[in-house]
Amino acid sequence: MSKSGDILTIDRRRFVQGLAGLGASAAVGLRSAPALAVTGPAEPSSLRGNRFKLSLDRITVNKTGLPSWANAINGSVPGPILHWKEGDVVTLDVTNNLPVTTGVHWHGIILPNPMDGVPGLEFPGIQPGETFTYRFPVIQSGTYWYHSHMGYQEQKGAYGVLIIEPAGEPMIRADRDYPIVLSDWMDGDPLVVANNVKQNPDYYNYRRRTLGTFISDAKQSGLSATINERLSWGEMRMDPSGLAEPTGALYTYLINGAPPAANWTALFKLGERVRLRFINASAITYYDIRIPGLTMEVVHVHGNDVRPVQVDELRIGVAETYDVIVEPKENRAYTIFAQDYERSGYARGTLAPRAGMVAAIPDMDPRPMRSMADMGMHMMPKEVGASKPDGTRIGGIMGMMAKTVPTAERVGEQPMHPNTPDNPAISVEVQSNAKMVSDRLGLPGDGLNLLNRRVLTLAELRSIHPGVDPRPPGREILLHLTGNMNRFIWGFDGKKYSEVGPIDVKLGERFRLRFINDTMMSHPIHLHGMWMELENGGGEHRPYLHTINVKPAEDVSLLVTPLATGQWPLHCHVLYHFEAGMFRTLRVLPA
Ligand SMILES: [Cu+2]
Repeated sequence: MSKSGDILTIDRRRFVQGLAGLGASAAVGLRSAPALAVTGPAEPSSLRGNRFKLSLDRITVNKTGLPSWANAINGSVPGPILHWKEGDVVTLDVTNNLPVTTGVHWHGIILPNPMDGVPGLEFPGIQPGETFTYRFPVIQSGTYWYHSHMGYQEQKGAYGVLIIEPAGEPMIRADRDYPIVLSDWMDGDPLVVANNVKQNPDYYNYRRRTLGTFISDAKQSGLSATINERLSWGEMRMDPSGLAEPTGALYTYLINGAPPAANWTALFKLGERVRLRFINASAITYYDIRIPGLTMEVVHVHGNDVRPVQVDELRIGVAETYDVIVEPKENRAYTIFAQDYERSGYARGTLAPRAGMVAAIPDMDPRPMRSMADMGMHMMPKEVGASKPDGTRIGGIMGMMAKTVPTAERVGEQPMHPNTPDNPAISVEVQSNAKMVSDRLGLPGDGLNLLNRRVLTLAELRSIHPGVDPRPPGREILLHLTGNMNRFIWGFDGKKYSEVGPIDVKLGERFRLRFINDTMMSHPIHLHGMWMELENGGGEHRPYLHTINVKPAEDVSLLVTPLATGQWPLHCHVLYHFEAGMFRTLRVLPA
């Protein structure tokens, strides 16, 4: 934290740790609760069966040491943990006691379009005082989540965990099973935040590079290199430290609704296999998760079983889920540490044989900076020290060429990315075109490249079962992810949602979705109502995803078969990007 001393005030401490202002007695009180997993007050309940009653209410919560309003589901933030069973027909009566329209979306669930919960498409939304009944068959199993799909309601607490038991024998065996939902809580009003970043995208970027960092960079890289580098950023009118908008300066990062000071704890007995279901329910925050002293075995991604991959760390994008198995070998506490992408704060919990135990909290890693390579400006990606599937590393010295994994089954792939007609030209809404895009699936991502840890990459994921649709794609739908950081405009192909109609596809059609990220930020692109199969070199064992994290200057492709008719959202799951226009619909027409 020493690097961010400028914002390390008492207030800042309160926000980062949460509840710290309440003093030690409150923390002790929290730990002495008799539950297995100890959390703060209003712990989410666990609901089972096939008929559920949910209500959204405006309540007061205390996540930071100060009271604030929240959109709770059944009285808690997060809402209740819903347990469904594959093969059941579920009925959910959702009552809206908020003063505004709402719609609850079942993230990653395959269902009929009117049940998808996005107001304004084939669902009218739930008006204040109304109850809407969702009813649909459950045809999948695994780890999912649900959230409001209206305005900024999710940012203020309207989300919860969804776990679906498989109809047959579960593939994954574990003695303990804990959902771990990560979120970014703010006491304030997200609408104000949205306005602030619209007026000034650097509003929350308190750690812009200063004269001091210029001098230290010049010492390291030489004066002319530093000046040149600054000039090119100046030309692009961007700040390489502006990775995201609001950060830990504004947010308190929660694990299962509990701030770091509350120390949410999961219990284990020595020798047990513990399944941790990580769910990123944040509005904008990516986390790098690790449990110092433990290897995590990734076994289940986005609701689907994958061939186990052993890692020390994994990055979880907004809206993603990753299940891992850990087997503690010592009778001691372990810290579950999830630092944000920007290294501005962390969520923290504990895995321990008894409640009340704590382990050391690691220092945060150095803050990643975007390089010109992230903007597709260099012939070589800056990533070095990337993990290879066999656990060895690629290079490790800045400036060494990193290998990219061979591109998958893509036909006619062009590694060079000239300014073709389908590449939106620079305009008010398009700030840059990545000149050189590449397959970056084998790279762990900014800030994780130079660390001596085994980090999961998307290139390593293999679905347990071969894909259900063996047909090759009949066509490719290419979308550029575009934006203008200075004006806070985000979209696809330089167009906001309001400026363009749906993309038409047919029921049962097999097509390829290809994304080229022309922006300097990662975007977690989520498609509703159908799976995206990532072309990552795994042949027919492509992982099935509901959200794809597209890194800067990345060219990524996925295969899709629409499963139901209707207008299905395709959008960036960073709430502030989605609301600013990074949203399209795929209109699935009858075959
Ligand atoms: Cu985005």
